[in-house]
Amino acid sequence: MVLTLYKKDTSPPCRAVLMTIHALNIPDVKFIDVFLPNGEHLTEEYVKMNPQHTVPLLKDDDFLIWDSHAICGYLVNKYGKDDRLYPTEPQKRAVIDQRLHFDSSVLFVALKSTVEPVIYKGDKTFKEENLVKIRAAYEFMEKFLTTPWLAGEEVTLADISCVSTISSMNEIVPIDEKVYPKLVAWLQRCSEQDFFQKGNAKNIVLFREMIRNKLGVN
Ligand SMILES: N[C@@H](CCC(=O)N[C@@H](CS)C(=O)NCC(=O)O)C(=O)O
Repeated sequence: MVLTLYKKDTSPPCRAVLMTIHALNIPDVKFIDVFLPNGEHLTEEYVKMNPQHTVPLLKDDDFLIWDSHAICGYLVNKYGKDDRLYPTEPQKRAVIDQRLHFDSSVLFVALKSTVEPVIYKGDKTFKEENLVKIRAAYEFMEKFLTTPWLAGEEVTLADISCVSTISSMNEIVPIDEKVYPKLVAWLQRCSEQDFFQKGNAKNIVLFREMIRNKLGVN
């Protein structure tokens, strides 16, 4: 098998895949950085592999798959020693899938609409109408967290996917422990995990620096 991940370290979906690779201890992955500001994701060669021209994109021999949630599920199904990160039991999996779709359709959408005008359009402040979406996302997360982990008693892909986005949001709207105590405790638990330290911690610093640089603050 030759596994290749096309990625950008500041990208939350890419960081979810990096964390999954570390959580599963998959060796010998080839990493290729895709520099979006230069349009490296819009070349004929890249669009042929991923017509949606997003990162992350995974290539496993000749098999191509994009979207971080689909990639993470594939990696557990194909390379996991067991199904712990993405259990096959129908109800456990349904809850995890709900959280993965929540990340796609609510968390990432809120983050993307907030940061894109700053990263790509030269805005020097975040728009309040977008910051409201981030706070609404925190509210939902606080309510979901009735167990130590986002989909129950064990850490799963739900935690990995959502923490990549939430830890990025935390750089924009710091999570207030008084308002969201369960969310802060969960973020802390996630950040103590080896996969977070290896796949997210240093890249969050890069994300922070990129945002500060674009905003023109130190
Ligand atoms: N739902 C997708 C989102 C991927 C995505 O939008 N990635 C951004 C970078 S964070 C991207 O590739 N943007 C370039 C584009 O959409 O052309 C996933 O989870 O992989």
